[in-house]
Amino acid sequence: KVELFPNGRGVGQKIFKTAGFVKPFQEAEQVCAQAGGQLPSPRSEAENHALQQLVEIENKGPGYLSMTDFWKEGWFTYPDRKPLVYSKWGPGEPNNSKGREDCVEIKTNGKWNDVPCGEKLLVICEF
Ligand code: GN1
Ligand code: CA
Ligand code: CA
Repeated sequence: KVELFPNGRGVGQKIFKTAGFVKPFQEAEQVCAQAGGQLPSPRSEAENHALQQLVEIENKGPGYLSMTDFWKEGWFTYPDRKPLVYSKWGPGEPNNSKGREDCVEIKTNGKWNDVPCGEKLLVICEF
């Protein structure tokens, strides 16, 4: 067993690790890809909770998830364009506020909100 505390979490076969800095979505994607991973796609309460813990620990505001509704407004998918198998939207979300929210953040309370992809948010990668 590998000790990942305090900046990483292992859940099943997955490892989540914070980069410790904020970036817009596209750059965040690149950071994770370059590291051999991807942005996080939480598929269960356990995975979401691990990500929530990392967001809380870093204390730099919400973090990016991998999912977008780039391809069809209001229809969020993973990067492979498959539909969500799990979600944890906050009340009233996703709302596509101001008509331009196609990315997803995970907040300190673990809930999801759609946001503009230009927002600079905490980078967490999934491996
Ligand atoms: C924020 O700033 P405002 O209230 O227009 C948020 C939206 C949320 C909304 C919930 C950039 O929008 O995504 O849906 O609060 N915008 C940003 O009330 O985080
Ligand atoms: Ca949208
Ligand atoms: Ca929103």
